[in-house]
Amino acid sequence: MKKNEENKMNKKEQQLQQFIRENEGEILTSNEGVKISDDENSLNAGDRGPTLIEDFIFREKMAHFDRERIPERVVHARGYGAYGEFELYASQKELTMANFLQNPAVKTPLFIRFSQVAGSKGVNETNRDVRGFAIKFYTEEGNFDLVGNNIPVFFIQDSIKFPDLIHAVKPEPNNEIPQGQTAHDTFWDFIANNQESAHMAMWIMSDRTIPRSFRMMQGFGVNTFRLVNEQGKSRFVKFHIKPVLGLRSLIWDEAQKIGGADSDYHRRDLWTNIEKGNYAEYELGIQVLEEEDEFKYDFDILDATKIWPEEDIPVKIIGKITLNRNVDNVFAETEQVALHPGNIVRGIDFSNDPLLQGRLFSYSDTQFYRVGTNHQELPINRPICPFHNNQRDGAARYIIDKDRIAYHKNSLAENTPYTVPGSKGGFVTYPSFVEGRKVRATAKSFEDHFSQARMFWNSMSPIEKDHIMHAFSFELGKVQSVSVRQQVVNMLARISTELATYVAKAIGAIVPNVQESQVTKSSPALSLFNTKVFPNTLKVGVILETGFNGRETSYFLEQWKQAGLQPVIIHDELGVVRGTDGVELKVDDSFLTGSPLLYDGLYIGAGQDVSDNFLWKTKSYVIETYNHFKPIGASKLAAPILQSIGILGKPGVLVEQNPTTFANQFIEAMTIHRFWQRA
Ligand code: HDD
Repeated sequence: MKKNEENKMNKKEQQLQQFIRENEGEILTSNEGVKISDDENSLNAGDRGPTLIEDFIFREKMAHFDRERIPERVVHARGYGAYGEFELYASQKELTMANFLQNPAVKTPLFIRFSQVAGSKGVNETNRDVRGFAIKFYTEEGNFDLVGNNIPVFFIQDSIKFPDLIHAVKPEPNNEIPQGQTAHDTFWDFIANNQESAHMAMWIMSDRTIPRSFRMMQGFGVNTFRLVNEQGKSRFVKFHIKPVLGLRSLIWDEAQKIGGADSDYHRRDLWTNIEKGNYAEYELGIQVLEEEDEFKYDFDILDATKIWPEEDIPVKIIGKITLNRNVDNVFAETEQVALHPGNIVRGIDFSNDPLLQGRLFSYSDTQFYRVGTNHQELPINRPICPFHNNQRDGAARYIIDKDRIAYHKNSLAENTPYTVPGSKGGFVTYPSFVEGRKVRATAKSFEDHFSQARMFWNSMSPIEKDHIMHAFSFELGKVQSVSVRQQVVNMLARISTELATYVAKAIGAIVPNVQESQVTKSSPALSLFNTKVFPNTLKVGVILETGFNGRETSYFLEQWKQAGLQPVIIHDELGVVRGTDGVELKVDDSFLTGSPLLYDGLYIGAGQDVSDNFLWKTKSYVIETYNHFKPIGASKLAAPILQSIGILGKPGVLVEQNPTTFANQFIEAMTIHRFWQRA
C-alpha cells in the first residue's frame, strides 16, 4: 500500500484494508488456525513408508493448491490492473444525474484492467491485438463499469456473432496454433465473410494494436450509451479516454522481438512507473448527441462498427483519471475483478445498440461461471456505498445476513430493505419508446460497411498507411488458404485500390475489378500523429565505457531526468562504471541483461580506449535502435562508432558539440521518438 503511506486513503482503500492480511513475522498455521510444527515432511508410516491419510496438514495444503486456478477469461485472459481516482473538472448536472459527475470536489476511486483479447493468460504482451481498457468506478451510488477497448469500433454489429468471431480469432482448435495472433486462416476467413468487420480490420492493422505503453493509448467505451439528467432528459453518449502523455506505438519488428526480450513488457512498464510515482494519467471525454439528432448522420449511431467523427461531434473533456497504486495481490484483485457493461448507475442508461444489448447478458453470465455466485461480494468488486437486498446463500457466501426476513413484500420488517423512487435516488430505466414486430434482422441503416473504413484510410499519414499495408501483407502472408487471401484482397479493394494493390502484390493475389469507396472525407483525430506527445517516462539507454566524460554525462543525466526521461545505464558488466572527474555510476543493465528493444533512444559515452567487446556490442545496439527509427546520441569520443556504421548526419542521430545544446536537442529528439525519414 505504498500510496496510502503518503496520502489519505479513499473509501475503496479503507474498505480493502479490512481484507488485507500480512504474513511476515507470523506463526505458520493451518486454515483452521492450528500451529504447524513441520511443513516439509508428510506424516508417513515409518520414514520410508507411505503417507497417512490422517495427515490433515498435508491434505489441506494439497487440496487448496489443487484448486488455486479459476477458469481464465474466455477473451481478455491476459490483463493487468491498477487502482486510481477520477477527478471531475466541472459538474455535468445539465447532462446527467450520475452522482460521480456532479461535484468536482468529490474524487471517485476506480480500478482499471488493461488486457489483450485473443491470447490466453500467459501470452506475450506485444502481440498485435486490441487492448481492453476496462474501468470500475466505485461511485457513491454504486459501481459504474466502463468496459471498453483501445479501438473505438468493433468487428460485429450483433452480439450473437461474438462466439463465432472469437472461435475464428482464437488458436485453431485442431492444433492450437497460433497463440494470441490474428495472422491465421480462420480469423481472416471470418473477416472476409463478415464484411461488417472491414472498418475494424483497418484499425487492427494500424499501429494502435501495438501500443508502446498502456499509459500511452486511448480508450473508448465503443457502444452508445445514454446520459439522463434529473429532469428526465436523455441524450446519447460515447465515452472516450485520452492519455495525457499522448499516443505512441511500437513498430512491428520491435513488437515481435520484444515478445522475446520481455514478454511482460506492458505490465512491467505500468507497474514500475506507478511504483516510481510516475502515475498514469488520462482524461475522460464524452461525445454527446441530442435525441432529436439520432438520424442526422450517414451512419447509424447504434452501430458499433461506426465512430462518431470527432470533427462532427466534438469530445468534451470532463475529468481526469490517475492510476496511482498497484494491486497488492494480482489474483485477488486483477484476476477476480468482475467487469460488466451492465453495471450502470442512475444517470446513465443503455441504448438499443444490438452489440451492447447482448453484452448485457454475457458479462454477468461469465462472472457467475468464472468467479462464482457471490463474485460481487469480493473485496475488489463490492461497492463503496451500502448495499442491502434479499439475495441469499450460494457457494462461498461471505456476508452474514442476520435478519429473519429475506423476502419482499413483508410486514415483519416493515417491508425493508425498502425501495426508493427516482426522486430519492432509485434507479429508474429511461422510458425510451420501442415498437416493432419480433424479427431476426439487421436494420438497413447498418448496411454500409466501407465508407468509414475508407475514411479511416483517408485519415492516415503516409507512414501509417505504409504500416497498415505492411501489416495486411504480413498477416495475410501467414494465411495458408489462397482463397481466403484473395477474398480479403477483394474486400480491401472496396476500401482502397492503393491498399489492395500493395497487399495483392505482396501475397500473390490479384486485384479484382471492383469500385473502391468514393468517400473523400477524413477525420484528422484518427491519426496517431495528431496528438500532442511528451517525452516523460521514455527510457534512454545510456551505454558507457570506462573513462567516459564524467562531468558532461552527469550533466546530461540530470537534464534528461528533469525533462522526465528515464536513463538506464548500460555497461559490459553490472556493478559500477567509472568515468573521468571521479564519476562512478551504478550499472542498471549489462549488454547481456539489457536489449536495445527496451529503450526509446540511445546515448553512447565512450572513453579514450574502447574495448573490442564494447565496440561490437555497442554497434549492434546502435543498428537495432537506428532500424527502429529511435534517437541516437553520442559523445565526441563515441562519434567514430556512429561513423563506422555510416549513420553520422542521419535524421535523429546527434553528436555532442556543446553540452547544453546537446542535452536539449536530445530531449527534443526523444519527444519526436521516431525519425521516419530514415525509411
Ligand atoms: Fe467483451 C471481456 C471489451 C464485445 C463478451 N470485453 C471483455 C473485457 C473487455 C471487453 C475490456 C475484459 C474485461 C476485464 O478486464 O475483465 N467487449 C469489449 C468491447 C466490446 C466487447 C469494447 C465491444 C463493444 N464482449 C463483447 C461482446 C460480447 C463480449 C459482443 C458477448 C456478447 N467480453 C465478453 C465476455 C468477457 C469479456 C465473454 C470475458 C471475460 C469477462 O467478460 O469478464 O463476457
